[in-house]
Amino acid sequence: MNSILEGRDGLRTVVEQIAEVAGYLWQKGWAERNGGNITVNVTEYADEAIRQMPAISQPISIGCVLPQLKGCYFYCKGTGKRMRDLARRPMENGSIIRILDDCASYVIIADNPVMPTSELPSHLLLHNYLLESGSTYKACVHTHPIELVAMSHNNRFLNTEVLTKTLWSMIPETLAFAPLGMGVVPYAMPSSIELAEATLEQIKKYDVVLWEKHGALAVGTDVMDAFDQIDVLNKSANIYMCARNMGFEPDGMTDEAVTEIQQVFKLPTKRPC
Ligand code: 2HA
Ligand code: ZN
Repeated sequence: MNSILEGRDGLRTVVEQIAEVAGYLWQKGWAERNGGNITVNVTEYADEAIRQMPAISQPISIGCVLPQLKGCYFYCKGTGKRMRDLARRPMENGSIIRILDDCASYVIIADNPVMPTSELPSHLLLHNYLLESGSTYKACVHTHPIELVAMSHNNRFLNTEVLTKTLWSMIPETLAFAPLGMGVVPYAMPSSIELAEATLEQIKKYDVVLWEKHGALAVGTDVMDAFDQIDVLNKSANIYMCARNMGFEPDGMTDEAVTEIQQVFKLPTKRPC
């Protein structure tokens, strides 16, 4: 069977990067069974031939109207599919969808009729917001990073200021590479519209959010960027945990040291479009 990737180097590169990140998520132990999901806006690669491709599914309702997504195309991890399988065979464990003109439903166009991730409504809500706000961000990653999820089991860290300050102060790189900090979303049923809407509110301010007792979700320029941000924040959570395991509460960098880095590196406090 022909793949949509054939003869399309740009789209192939994006899908290969998704597969690479899926492999990292599995290797890190953040993607047990079918855990986590990835969506990437690939509309820029939708040439005329892609736009003419017939649907290979019935129209499927998104559950809400997302006006910015009219005629957009997304790569989506398949529901129930494993990251470790997606790492080797991305087009068998995910699919490309087209948002229909009603902005409320989609069809699958390639390569196989693999139903998208259960978190699709929350991902699409975020993509809709990113387009509306003029952002260049294309990717959305949800995963189950162990140390960050462990921290979310303590009420103290369900406060964005306390969580961000703790993580930033563990190692300068986290501050430099996750300069907007980390938002917090109180526990909500996985895949629920409640979780999607609470995530959207936090994503207006943060690139990465912690879902209480569940996982993390990040948006980024591409899938590697979204992954990197979760990775640096989880590195800090791991350092925090190691210090606690050694029997002490880590001191953390001083407020002055944090401010100095923010100033010297001119770190953004808001998302650049
Ligand atoms: O896709 O992680 O939150 C599996 C999940 C749902
Ligand atoms: Zn999850």
